[in-house]
Amino acid sequence: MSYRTEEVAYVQPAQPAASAQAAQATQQRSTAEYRALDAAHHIHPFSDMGSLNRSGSRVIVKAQGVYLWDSEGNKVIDGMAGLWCVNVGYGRKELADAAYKQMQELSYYNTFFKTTHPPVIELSALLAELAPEPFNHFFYCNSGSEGNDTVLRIVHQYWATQGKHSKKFVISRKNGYHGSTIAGGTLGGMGYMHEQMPSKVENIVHIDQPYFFGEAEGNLTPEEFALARAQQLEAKILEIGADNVAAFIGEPFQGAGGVIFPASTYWPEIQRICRKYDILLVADEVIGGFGRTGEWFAHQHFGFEPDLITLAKGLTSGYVPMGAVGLHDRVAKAIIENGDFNHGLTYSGHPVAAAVAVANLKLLRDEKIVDRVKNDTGPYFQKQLRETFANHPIIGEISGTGLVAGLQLAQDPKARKRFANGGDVGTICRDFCFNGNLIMRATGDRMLLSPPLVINKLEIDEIVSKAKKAVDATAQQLGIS
Ligand code: PXG
Repeated sequence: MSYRTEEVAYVQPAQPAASAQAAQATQQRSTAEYRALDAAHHIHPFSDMGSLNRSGSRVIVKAQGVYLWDSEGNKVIDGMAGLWCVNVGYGRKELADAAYKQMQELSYYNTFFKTTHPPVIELSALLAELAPEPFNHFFYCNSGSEGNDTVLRIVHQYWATQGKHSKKFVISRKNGYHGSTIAGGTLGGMGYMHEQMPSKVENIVHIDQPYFFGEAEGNLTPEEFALARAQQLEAKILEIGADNVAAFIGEPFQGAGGVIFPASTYWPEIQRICRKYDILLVADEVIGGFGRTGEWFAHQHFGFEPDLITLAKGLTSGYVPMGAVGLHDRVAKAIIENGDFNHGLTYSGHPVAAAVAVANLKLLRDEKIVDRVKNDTGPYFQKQLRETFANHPIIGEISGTGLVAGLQLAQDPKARKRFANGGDVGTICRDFCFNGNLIMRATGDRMLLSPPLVINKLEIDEIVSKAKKAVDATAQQLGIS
């Protein structure tokens, strides 16, 4: 995917004076000064810095609810909740208060040497309440990537405690995303990342993804295709030998890979295979967790029971960094009853992050935000998207549920024919969104939406109509109507 490095032609639409004032209230420097300093001193993640410095970054100075303001006063609707994380929306005072209070009370203490503290205790108890029944234990870190590093450590320790030392291989999927540490990057199946990683983690192998629109051949139904892709796991296990396989990891739906939603046959088959060969099943819930699908966790939407879950993003709604791993009772028991587990981070269970996470999870629960995604805003969002783009000349499929969606750009939607230069088409569409003041992500030729979970119907209408304008403009630029 080249979406991360492209230059964005930055066109400024006219904006009302009120929003310009809102942005400028917090601003110390002019846009030009910010851009010059940013170019001089800041290396951005996943970016071609030469090209970015020449075009200049958009400087975001303020946010409230589902809206962002840039340094020019433009008001932008955030269809991506930051990077899939701002579940309760921007500017919630409850979270700021929780951080402020905790910083004054106990700004930091570690959880290494027989110590603990109230915020991490409260958070663990609350997570055990919110997560499905067998998840009662949680290990903390600072990000999704560290969460997946932790998953590897737990998986290996688990099998060591079972005396099955040969179980070392972990199977994941091409076009999966599991983070950008060495372990996260190796677990992920992004070729463009692997190319820049001569050092990878050993014993990690990949099978194909369940991407029906792009990869199904012949007359397979989505259900048949998903089953066949799940059965690649069995073939891979037999190839490596079940005695050598420790775990399978996957995102319940692939997020960064394009909001790829497998058909309903996929996860039950994956679970059957994992159980049959005694292999741990890991759900990476970094994007799917905390309400995105209308369930608290995405594996509940797909109806399977993982042994480990990776958490981050929506855990704190991105207000402060925090990740975690949830352990199924059977895994937790083995880790708890078998001596030292030699893994931890200075900020494992950081009190400020934990206090913010508690405040965030209480908002999601007590304001019935997750319930609303399931019963109200989620179904509305999906219906509006599907109606608006039905029979659109360049939309091949709409994937998703709740408040996450992927729009497949296609040259011939009915024949499932993709554009030869799909990534370029995605970039064109993404730029039209950007210039229309809608943040929408392009992954190759798929346009992604994952707005804050507090979005209301009027705001959903705004996103859908802006997305429609951008897709129409893309079709027009390509000469397709
Ligand atoms: N697992 C999944 C499923 C993710 O989506 C991570 C792990 C890693 O989390 P951290 O907190 O280490 O970044 C992620 C992160 C994008 C994009 O462009 C997606 C992510 C991160 C950055 C950009 O879609 N997902």
